[in-house]
Amino acid sequence: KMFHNTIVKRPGSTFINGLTTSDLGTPILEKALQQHDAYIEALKACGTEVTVLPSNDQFPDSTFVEDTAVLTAEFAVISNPGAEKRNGEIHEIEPAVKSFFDKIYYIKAPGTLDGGDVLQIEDHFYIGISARTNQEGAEQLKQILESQDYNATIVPLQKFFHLKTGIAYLGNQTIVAAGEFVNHPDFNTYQKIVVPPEEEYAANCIRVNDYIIVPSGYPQTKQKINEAGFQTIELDTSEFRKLDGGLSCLSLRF
Ligand code: CIR
Repeated sequence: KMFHNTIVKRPGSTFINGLTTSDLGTPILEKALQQHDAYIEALKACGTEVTVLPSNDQFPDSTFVEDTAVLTAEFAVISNPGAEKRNGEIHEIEPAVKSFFDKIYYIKAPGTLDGGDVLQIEDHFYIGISARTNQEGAEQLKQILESQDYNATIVPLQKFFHLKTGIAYLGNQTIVAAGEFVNHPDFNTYQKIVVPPEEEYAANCIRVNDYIIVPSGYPQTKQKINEAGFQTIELDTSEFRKLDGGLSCLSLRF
């Protein structure tokens, strides 16, 4: 499956006040902007047309666009982000998504859903129940997907923040898995690249056409991905990591 388009949103001056559970310190805005520039360049190098939305200082976490929508080749779902401070982000993603899609669905309260909890593997979607995505939100998405001839499995998370914090799909039936997903029965049918505990953050990598974009600084995971036959691009995401963010969170790919 090819991605032709990607959507990103610039970090704003309030980015440094974003939500976090990490104790890695306050991000440095200038560095975050440089890392975001490099991210945009990488998405272009992978052959996608990048739509860059302007920053919005009202929403410090709004650069993590992945959480606001779920996009397939045929239709879009506007999410209902589970963090109250982030919920209003959908009002800016909606017009951007509408410029690409005619068919749009919505996750509605009391359902909540973050796009970071949604992983597509070919025609099958996995939907995590997390601190952000509730059962009702997951079930709404499952129904929407099934009405459009996709399959969906709901996966309650034990520890990970979002589903995609701990798992990625690389294509060729191959996943990258960390922590609770290494021996998870729902993912046993896939070829598995196991992320060692000390490199857990590297499980959040993204396939964009012919490349796997990986965070820099996780050599064992990168080597395993390369040995499985995939080409990699390494990007420094240190400032986004300080806000629990990674490579997948920073874009919508479709
Ligand atoms: C948040 O707490 O919502 C942001 N600081 C991080 C969001 C990361 N998004 C993702 O994993 N999809």
